[in-house]
Amino acid sequence: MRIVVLVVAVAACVATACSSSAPVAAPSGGPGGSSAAAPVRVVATGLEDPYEIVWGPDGFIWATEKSGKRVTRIDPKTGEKKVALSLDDAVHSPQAQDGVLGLALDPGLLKATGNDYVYLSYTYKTQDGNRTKIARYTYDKDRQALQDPADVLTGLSSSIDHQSGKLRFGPDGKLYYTIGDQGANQFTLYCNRIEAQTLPTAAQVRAHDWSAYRGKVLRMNLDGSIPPDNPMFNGVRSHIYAYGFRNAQGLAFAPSGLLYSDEQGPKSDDELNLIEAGKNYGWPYVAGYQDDKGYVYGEWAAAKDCASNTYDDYDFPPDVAQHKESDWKGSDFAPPLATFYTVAADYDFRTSEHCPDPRAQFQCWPTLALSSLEVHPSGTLFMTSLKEGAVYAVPLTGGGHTAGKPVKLADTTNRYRDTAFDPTGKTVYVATDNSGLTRDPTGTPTDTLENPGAILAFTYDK
Ligand SMILES: [Ca+2]
Ligand SMILES: [Ca+2]
Repeated sequence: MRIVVLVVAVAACVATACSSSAPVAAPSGGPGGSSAAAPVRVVATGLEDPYEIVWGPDGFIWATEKSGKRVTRIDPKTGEKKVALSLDDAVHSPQAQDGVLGLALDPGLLKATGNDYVYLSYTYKTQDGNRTKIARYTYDKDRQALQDPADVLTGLSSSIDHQSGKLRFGPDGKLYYTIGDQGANQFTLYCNRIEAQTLPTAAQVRAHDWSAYRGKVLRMNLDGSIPPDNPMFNGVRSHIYAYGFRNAQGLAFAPSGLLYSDEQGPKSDDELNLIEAGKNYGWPYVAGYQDDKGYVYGEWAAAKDCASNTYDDYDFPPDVAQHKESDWKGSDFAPPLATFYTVAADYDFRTSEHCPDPRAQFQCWPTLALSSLEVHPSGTLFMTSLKEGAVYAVPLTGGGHTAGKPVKLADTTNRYRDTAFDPTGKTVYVATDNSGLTRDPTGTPTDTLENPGAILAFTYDK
């Protein structure tokens, strides 16, 4: 594996562009080009689907590798990679969303507190099929290795799609985790019911049956037990903190203590959400706002003979029940702070000059495929997009209860998966997928990625 390290003097124009609403243009030739004005540089290559990257107290970037089934530390100065852990019992299905996903560093890591802990989530095999677990490892700084695994929470659902899988260490000392709807009711899984509105019974919780956790944000004690101050739903306390999610790949606490998430909508309405205990985020009855715009819930999985239907992105057969958003009477609904993007009720998702190939048409639907959410040290929210290969900086307004206009940064022909920041916030690191579709500078779908499996960096001088 070749490690590319380019020391690039980042021109002041980057900061200028960052402070305007104009996108930062990638140089011709893309990141890694020799232009001194290149706004995006390559820090490291040769990673296998980096999923979460985190700036560590050792000055390294810590990364999970979804398909590589590893935890790797990357020296941001040299690009050198050091494997801290290979997860031999992890499962990754080819081209799928399972594997080694979430990563959260204990705030006490390498601070002589005795809490040299690192928390991970990953897919593993059981007699009943694949499941996801959250596990704690101890970091041995002499060996530069993670060791002594201890299960935190096992037996969570796993799927080839919509795993979500973002893990955070909260300011309250609890672990937070997003678990998606597992890709139910669409594509090859169209006969699986969406369980994002399903809440567990007391008997299920007692039996450690976590099947109702699909499409939720979870909150747990560090040993995996249920915090006594978690919200009750239908009189039952569980790990569920909030519900009604499709695929929340972003989760972040702001210094204010407020918790934010972003998630991927169906054909429209990726969402930025303020996550509050006990609230319902509406999926699958509502995408974005409850406005009957561009989305109707077609309940494929509830059709009498589901498998006799052929799944279609646009048209529902007569026996697939359709639910208008305005017909839903769910309680405790929390609308998003922003959507990316909501379209008119009569919007034609098939119409697109850039996506004539039906197999790539989804690339032109009005979603960004948001893949992460983190709070930059300046207080601005940073989201990454798979479909755009760009970072979106979203200022918080109204005491954190409203969102300002997003600014698009570091646009390249890649699928951006996650960000990390150095402690000053001046250098923003971006992890890229190894394969898949994105859009080239003309907006045309392409699977030719400029920097597959890489860590990129750009300067954000705010
Ligand atoms: Ca990150
Ligand atoms: Ca809507």
